Amino acid sequence: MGMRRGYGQPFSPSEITPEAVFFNRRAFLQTAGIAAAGALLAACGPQQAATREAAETVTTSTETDELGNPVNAFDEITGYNNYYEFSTDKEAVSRLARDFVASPWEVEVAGLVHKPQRYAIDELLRRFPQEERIYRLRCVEAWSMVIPWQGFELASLLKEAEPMTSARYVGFTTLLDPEVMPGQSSSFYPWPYTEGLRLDEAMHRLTLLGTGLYGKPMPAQNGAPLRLVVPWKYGFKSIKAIVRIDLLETQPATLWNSVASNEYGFYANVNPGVDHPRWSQASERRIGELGRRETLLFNGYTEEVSGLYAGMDLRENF
Ligand SMILES: Nc1nc2c(c(=O)[nH]1)N[C@H]1C(S)=C(S)[C@@H](COP(=O)(O)O)O[C@H]1N2
Ligand SMILES: [Mo]
Repeated sequence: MGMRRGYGQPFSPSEITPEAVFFNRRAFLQTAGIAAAGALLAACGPQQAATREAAETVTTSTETDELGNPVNAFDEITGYNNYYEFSTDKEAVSRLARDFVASPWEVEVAGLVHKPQRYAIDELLRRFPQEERIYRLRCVEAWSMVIPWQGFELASLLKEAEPMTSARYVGFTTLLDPEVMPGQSSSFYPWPYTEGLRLDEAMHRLTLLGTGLYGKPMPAQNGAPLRLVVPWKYGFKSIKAIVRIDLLETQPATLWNSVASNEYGFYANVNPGVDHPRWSQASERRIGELGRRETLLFNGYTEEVSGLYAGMDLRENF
């Protein structure tokens, strides 16, 4: 499968007991107050645990998200990628990223914080307990997948750095290394890739720093060793291969917004009612399915996140 290992994951998938996965998810559902938990909990019972182990080898899973959508196959998630540092051809990314080495790796947390931090990736993985989160990913190009991530809440990392009261935004930066990321030789894009969130969005319990998927260390093409996962926003917000996280007073420049601010807003919340200037966002193509699905407001996470945007005009702040 071209899985790459050896960047210091503190556990191998076989060391995560199914029980641990089950209890983590149950705890998450309780705090998040997600409905339809009964169906999901049933899907996580002992029998499911066995299926899950099997999934490690057959690379599919019968797990679902909280809405009952099946997770995408491992090969779909790792074979169809947007990662312009490697290629604009989604099906070529996995091959071109095969030799990408995500170890050693350091992540800096800096800017408006009382305690700036520098973490080696192994240290990050040790310090913050990893849990599984099954999230929908909706690309601004109107395709989508359901992905079983591992990771930890960005909030726990930010809290450790103690943001100053003046901090209102968080900026993220991808590795800059044109020698290993051939796409960065193209001067069309303002490398390195950057993204940003409002601080309250960054602190939201759904906002994850992803460290793996399908019970395995993060594949290179999905953003090893550390990438953002913000499930209610278009996929381009979920920046890969993060080396810097900065707490900021003002809204940071972000790559896609700099390239075409009329097409890619800073907020980029999934919204079927606000079309991209060149295509409709009302529906989407779920990878692996025939036909189209209706796109859900905030990608189906309205109950959890709509409070972040109370009183805001979502058309103006697209
Ligand atoms: N550094 C970086 N991060 C990135 C991108 C990119 O080109 N470079 N593409 C984004 C887009 S458009 C999407 S849809 C998701 C795709 O994530 P996936 O390949 O893991 O599904 O990654 C996002 N993060
Ligand atoms: Mo995307």
